[in-house]
Parts: sequence; C-alpha cells; structure tokens
Amino acid sequence: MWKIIVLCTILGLAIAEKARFNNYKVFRLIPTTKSQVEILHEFEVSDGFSFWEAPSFVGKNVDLMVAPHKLPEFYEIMGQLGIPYQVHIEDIQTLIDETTPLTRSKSFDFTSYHTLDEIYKNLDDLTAQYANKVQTIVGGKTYEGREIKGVKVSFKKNNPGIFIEGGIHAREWITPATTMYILHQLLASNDSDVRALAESHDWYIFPSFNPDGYVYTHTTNRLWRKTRKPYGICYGSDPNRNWDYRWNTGGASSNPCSETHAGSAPFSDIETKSMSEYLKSIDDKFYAYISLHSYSQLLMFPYGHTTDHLENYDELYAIGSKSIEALKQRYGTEYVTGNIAETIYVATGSTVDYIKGVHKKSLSYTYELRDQGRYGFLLPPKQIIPTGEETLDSLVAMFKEAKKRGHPKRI
Ligand code: 0X9
Ligand code: ZN
Repeated sequence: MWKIIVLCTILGLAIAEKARFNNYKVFRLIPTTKSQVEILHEFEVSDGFSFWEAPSFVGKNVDLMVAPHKLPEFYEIMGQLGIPYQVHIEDIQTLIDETTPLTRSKSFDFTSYHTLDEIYKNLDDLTAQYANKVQTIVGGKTYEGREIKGVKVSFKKNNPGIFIEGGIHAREWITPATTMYILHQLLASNDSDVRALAESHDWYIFPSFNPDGYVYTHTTNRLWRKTRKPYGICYGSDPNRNWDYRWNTGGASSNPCSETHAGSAPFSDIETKSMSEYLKSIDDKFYAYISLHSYSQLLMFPYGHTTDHLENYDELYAIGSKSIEALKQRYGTEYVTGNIAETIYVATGSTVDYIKGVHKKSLSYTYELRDQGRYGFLLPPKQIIPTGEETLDSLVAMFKEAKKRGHPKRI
C-alpha cells in the first residue's frame, strides 16, 4: 500500500510541476513612439508578462504573452499609453497541447517533435548506419551534466566545413527539428543540388546547444528559453547573450530574471564555454556558421551591436537575398534579410557575432525560422517538413552564391 501512496505522490508532484498556460494570451503591439518602446521594456522582468518578440524600434511589432490574472492590468496600461494591440493567440495551452501529442511515433520521424533522448539516440543510430561518413561528437557539456552532442558528416577528406547550431533557445522547438531534417537530407537526399552541397563539405551539426533548457521545456515549462544554471533567485543566462564578443554591451540584461540575461561574465555558462572551446579546436576546419532560431522569418548576419554596415555587409546581404529568394520558391514563405541590429534589434553576446568577430569567419548567418507569430514558438508539427524543405533550399542557394563569390577563401 505504502508503495502505491509514494508512487501516487511522486506522480502527482510530477504532474503538478508542469506549468500550464490556460487562458494565457499573446498580444501583438505596434509601438508608434520612442517613449512607448522604452516603456514596453519595463515588461521584461514583470511577473505575468513575457515577450515572445521583444521591443526594438518604432513601428516594429512586439509580441507579449500575458497571464490571465494580468489581463485587466494589461488593458489598462495599453489604454493609458495609447499603444495599438490585437490578440494574436487566444489560449496558449491549446497550442501547447497540439505540439505535444500524447501518443508519439516510436521511430524517429518529422511528423512530431522529439525529446532530447530521442534526438541523441537518432544521432547514434545515424552514426551506426553511416559508419564511414558520420561520427558522433560530444562538443560540450551542460550545467546539469548532459552532453552537447552533435555529429560530423564527411563524404571525403579535406572538404571545407559548415557548422550548424540549433536549439540554443530551448522553446524554439522547430530549430532542433529543422537541424535534424537537414542532417537526414544531407545523408540521404537524391536531389542533385543537395547531394552536391552535402558531398562538397564537412558538416558539424549540433541540434541542441541548450540541452538542459530543451529537457525543461518537455518536463516542466514549454516556454523556457534560457539555460538552467541558478543565478541567485532566478535561473539561467540567455546562451545567445553569453559569448565573449562585445559581451553585455546592448540588447542584453544583467538581471538574472530577464529572458535576455547575459550571465555574470562572458562564458559564465558551461554550455557556451565548452562549445567555444570545441569551436576553437576546429577553427581551421569550418568557414561558415549557421545558427537556427525561431520565429519571424528572417535571415540575419552580424553584427548585433551596431546598425553600421561593417566588413562584408554587401556580400552577406547579396548572399542572404539569393537564399531567401530560393526559400520562397517552394511554399511562398517570405523572409527578410539584413544585419541583426537593423533587422530585429540590438543584441550582443550572440554566437554568430562571436564567430565573425573572434573567429573572423566571413559567412555567419542566423535564421529566424517560421512563422510570423500565428503560432510562434508553438509551430504545429505538420510544418516541420515544409520548414525543413524550404530552409534546405535556402542553404543550397546560399552556398552556391558563396562559391560564386570565391568562398571558402583560402588564406
Ligand atoms: O534574441 C535573440 O537571440 C534572437 N531572437 S529570438 O527570438 N530567437 O530569441 C535574435 C538573434 C539575432 N542574432 C544575434 N543577435 N546574433
Ligand atoms: Zn532564439
């Protein structure tokens, strides 16, 4: 009997621990003045409010999630400030339920989102299946002691390398899924363009740069973004603000409770520190870096600290334009390309800025994948394959254009 009681208690606790988002809403706001943008920043560490798309500049949409008990306050503040808004998502929990089916296929596929264990097992399976082409790599480790696992794919010796990172933000589930889709296609596609791209490169592919966070989105809070290291009364740094290049100099916060917490120092999180060491060890092996995020449908390049058009801006813009043109061909999905600070907002300490600023890699891109906010982080699983297809189309075009322009450049 006591065993049953203990089991029920544990089960009860486990169920109770999973955050629910019944009647939580996402509003889209369009600030029309600079002072409205500034005031909106105050919601950043305000209980019951959470940005899905942070405020940046006048006229640029902001997506704000509001807890049900904060709705009266929200309506009152918006009324006072005169900020136009509309409901974008009525009930978060309904969408969460739709992205986490109760029954899931046992085998690895692209019709549902997968847990970290399933993804890691698939990496191991691919390593066994393509023994002479795929090698498993533990690139780094996490605060909770997990591995940051990836693969190196190589079809022949001395190919130039491309690095792909997914899942640095835990709740952006479409990014590990798209990373895995790309990996599978590189290995098995019969498309001649994909084969040419695949076989002319070495690939360093890491579907989850933030495994603790990803696991936490499955077990406890679907909308978790950061790492899981305790910082005082709050948890986690934003691992896309923790890299050691112009660290915490804009678009990042010193407040551990903020979603864009930069950490206590550059590389204060083991995830970024250990991956930076791995990246250093393969510095001479790769010439391009791709970081996958969601959402907004953007293809961005450094830098995030300034809107100035530095270094090879024109080239990156031209390559970006070709890529998003190719992406649109398949399903009509529209992207915008440009540098980070102009296209989304000022942000510092991100991976791609570090790769360009410190490793001096000229090709360094961040995707913000689907969608434009209808589902946001809760993109329905039936969009995994189309997202994967169009993203791969864009990569084919990106590296064709890069090649035309003389990349990889041998120094
Ligand atoms: O804020 C971010 O880190 C990214 N947006 S997200 O909604 N996925 O969180 C934007 C990253 C832009 N890229 C860099 N700052 N490098
Ligand atoms: Zn992100």
